[in-house]
Amino acid sequence: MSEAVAVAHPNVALSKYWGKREGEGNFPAVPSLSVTLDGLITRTRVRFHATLGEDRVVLGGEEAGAAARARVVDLLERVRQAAGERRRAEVVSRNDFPTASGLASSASGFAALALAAVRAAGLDWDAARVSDLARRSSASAARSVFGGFVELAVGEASARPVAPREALPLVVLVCVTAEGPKAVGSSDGMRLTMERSPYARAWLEEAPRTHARLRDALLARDFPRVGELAEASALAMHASAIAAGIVYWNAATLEVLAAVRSLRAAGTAAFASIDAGPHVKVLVPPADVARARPALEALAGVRRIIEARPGEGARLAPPEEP
Ligand code: 2P0
Repeated sequence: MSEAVAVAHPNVALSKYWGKREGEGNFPAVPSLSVTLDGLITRTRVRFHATLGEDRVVLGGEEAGAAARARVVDLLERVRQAAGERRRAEVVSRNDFPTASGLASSASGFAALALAAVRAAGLDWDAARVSDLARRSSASAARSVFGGFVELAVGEASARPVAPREALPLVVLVCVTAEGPKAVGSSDGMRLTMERSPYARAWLEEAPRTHARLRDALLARDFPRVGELAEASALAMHASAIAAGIVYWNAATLEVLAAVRSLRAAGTAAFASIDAGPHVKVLVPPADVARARPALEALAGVRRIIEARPGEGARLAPPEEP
């Protein structure tokens, strides 16, 4: 038996990936820049075992459904091919955060799986190769392989770190506004946007410009400018999706957006980001958490708040029960 355990964190994109390049390989059509989050953890164990007749996938204590299992098996197949490994694997993965939190569990999940599978198969790949492997399963997972602020450029096989986690002190207040899974998955949502939105072209043209400005603002350690551009990226992504009939927002999403504008009007540097769901991630400098958090918690539609800070990339963990 050969085994490895890896842990990884979710990330939130400050400049958003939405839309794939045509053709094979799961390459994004636009660049993205994210911050890997501390605190929330996915822990994944991979064991290649000669006695297994087929791959076994257990997610959160339950046997994975067909679609989730197929995505995991695809990744295992790539690793087996690269390593000349013929044994089947048992994958056991667990998140310590609610999967309905709106924090992409596919990002931390595939980052941890890629690293654990590569090491269990005895491959001594560097982080860039692990990131490439993770990207093929879920493009946002390529970014969670690295810690701090991370970029996935167009046409690049792997993500790369842009700045360490200390570069820009910030807190992400994840305002959870609903329970349960989202109605339209990210892959379908972005495909439908590209097929049907009258603003798809405008998004594809504008996203690289916002990305470049945000990257410059990050390297200049200009929090208000990073926040302003992150909010603009999220709103532009959703505007393009909404025009295709893909509406991820609920009433509480708008309530939080209004509260963030009120906070700003009152002098708090708070900015909103929204992914493929109704939750709002509010970016604030650490010194403003004490002012922003109570204001957001007081909103009727906010069920709970998860507080996260910039964190580390995927790494190996002791081989114990995940
Ligand atoms: C992002 N999202 O940049 C964007 C913003 C959601 C909204 O990446 O199809 O699970 O597996 O490559 O990475 C979520 O999509 O998509 C995502 P696939 P993924 O974080």
